[in-house]
Amino acid sequence: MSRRPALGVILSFAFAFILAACGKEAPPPPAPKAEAPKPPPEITVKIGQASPLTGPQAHLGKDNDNGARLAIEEMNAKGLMIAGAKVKFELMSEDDQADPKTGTIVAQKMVDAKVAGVIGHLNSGTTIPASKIYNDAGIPQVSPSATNPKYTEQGYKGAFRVMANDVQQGKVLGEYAVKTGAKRIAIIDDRTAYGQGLADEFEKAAKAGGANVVGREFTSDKATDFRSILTSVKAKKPDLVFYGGMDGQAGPMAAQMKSLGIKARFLGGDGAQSAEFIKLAGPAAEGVIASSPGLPLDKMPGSKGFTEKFTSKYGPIQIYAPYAYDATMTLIEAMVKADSVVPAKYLPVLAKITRQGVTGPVAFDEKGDLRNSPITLYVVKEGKWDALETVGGEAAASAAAPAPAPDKK
Ligand code: ABU
Repeated sequence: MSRRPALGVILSFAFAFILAACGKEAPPPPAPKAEAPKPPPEITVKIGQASPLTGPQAHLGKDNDNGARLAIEEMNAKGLMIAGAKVKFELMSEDDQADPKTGTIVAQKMVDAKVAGVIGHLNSGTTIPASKIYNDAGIPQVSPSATNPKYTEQGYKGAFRVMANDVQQGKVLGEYAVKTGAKRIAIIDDRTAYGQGLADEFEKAAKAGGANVVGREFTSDKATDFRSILTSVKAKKPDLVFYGGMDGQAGPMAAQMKSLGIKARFLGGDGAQSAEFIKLAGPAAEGVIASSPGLPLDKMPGSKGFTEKFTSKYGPIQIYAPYAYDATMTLIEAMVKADSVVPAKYLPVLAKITRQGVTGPVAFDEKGDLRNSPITLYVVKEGKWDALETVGGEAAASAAAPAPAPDKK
């Protein structure tokens, strides 16, 4: 190794000597660089969504899926921080085929994937058996569309819905039938938790109002040919036929009633109140009446913004997309307010939440049912659903917030 000083060292000494000679001091050595602040940690939070994405209800299942997806996209764009971490929500969407058994398989899959909460299921027949699995795992579940009352009557702390139930809906429909002159009523249902449950509630209310139920028939949620049961219904000479079930059956049923010369009015619930029903029923859709929980789309407080955003991305709204959006937003808002994505920590906040959704105020009662839950009746007029009247609920646009819910039992 050379023992000669390096050229750089010689030059430094020379430079310091010149400065000293000029009466100046050498500049201090550069300060050590301050460490750049660390970016916050990022976490991915899975939110489950379950609905029929194939089969005769796929159009409704996709509507729910897209409603939840839109909410998640909007929340991700905000770059939310929860418990000091930047949160990215991820939708885990599963096809339950509107089948109770598949619903439980899908529920277990979502529990195993450690979803923080679930939006769904769409159908009461899948929501009720799946709710036991979520409850056992302590995972909150908000259904945007399951209306059978049993779902929230099981005493599960984490079971919520964002629309009226079928005790309320059946009563409104039964009272409407009687008030508009129905005296001889035939009832058909699809034997699902929703269809049969709604038909039972309708029957109670219609009988209480003084109408005669002249026939009760049933079919399935897969059938498309109803001529045999309609022939038997025709023989009973009803002035109104009520159907408890979904649009995939209600549409062809209305068309077949017309082709069989049945003059009775046709009445259904929310499962029939879709654009798809009008398409399937064809000219027989005119004059058909159906109810749906909630306000008419154009009267919802968040209607304009939601409809524009949703339809530009996904096309026309079927029925439940605004409710799936509100269910997802409500779940996420509870996590933000609780500053936790841990189900046990944000669930108590969710149970007591009060927020203004697209569909109206969202707050739950002690069972997990929506507090403010209007129901609207519609008639098909010139190929479109036209709102007739809204029953129950407070004015959705009202600034008055609903009272917070007491603890769930
Ligand atoms: N609310 C009608 C469709 C969903 C259900 O089965 O409850």
